[in-house]
Amino acid sequence: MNNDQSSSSTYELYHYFRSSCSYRVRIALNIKKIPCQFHAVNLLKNEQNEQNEQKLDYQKINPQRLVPSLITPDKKIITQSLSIIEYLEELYPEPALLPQEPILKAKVRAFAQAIACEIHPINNLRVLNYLKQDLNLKEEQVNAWYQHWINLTFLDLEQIAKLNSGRFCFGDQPTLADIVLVPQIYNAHRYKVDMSAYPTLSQIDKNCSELPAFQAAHPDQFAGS
Ligand SMILES: N[C@@H](CCC(=O)N[C@@H](CS)C(=O)NCC(=O)O)C(=O)O
Repeated sequence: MNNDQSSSSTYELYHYFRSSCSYRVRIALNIKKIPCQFHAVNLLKNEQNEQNEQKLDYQKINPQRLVPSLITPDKKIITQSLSIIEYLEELYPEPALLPQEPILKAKVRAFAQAIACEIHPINNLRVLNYLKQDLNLKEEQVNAWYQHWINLTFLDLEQIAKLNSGRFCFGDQPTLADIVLVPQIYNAHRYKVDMSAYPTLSQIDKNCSELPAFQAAHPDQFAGS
């Protein structure tokens, strides 16, 4: 675990550069211009499961052994990317990541949860490791699994986005929906999902990629850290 930055009175995020849940929180922090120190937990080196008294023991921060975890300036720990983002939204309401109107707010949350609850958990690293190591699936079978669950939900989200989008998923301001969509599309590209079936989602992704808050949160900005 890279814990090279001394702790201070700012926020601290335990994350991994390619983790889509971490990427969500980085985007939200940037949109709200909240300063944050970053600590890498290398998932490929299994540091999320490491119990090493010499180093910082990540399980003491997050007993679920998943990233991200946010440490607040008063040293409270918050886990789960969506609850971290909603916490930040309550403390720093502007710019808003959720619309004011309750029905729209519910729709934005539903869009985000379709990814966070239906796609992400079954494509998570530990699930893929189980498929490979315990069930002995071949790499192409694991890739097919990954693509299947993205396609199933992206087909529905494409239709929802077609009905509601402006420059972004819901109108012309980025919301929680875009914050969760963009990292999932990043994963889709990594696993070679054919995105041609999703022109609206792809256009939204492109529009987000033009915003500095999304650019500065991109995994490439944190590679090697
Ligand atoms: N629901 C959690 C999921 C967190 C999660 O699964 N993070 C992944 C990276 S995106 C992870 O730490 N995986 C480690 C593993 O599977 O061992 C959230 O939204 O924060």
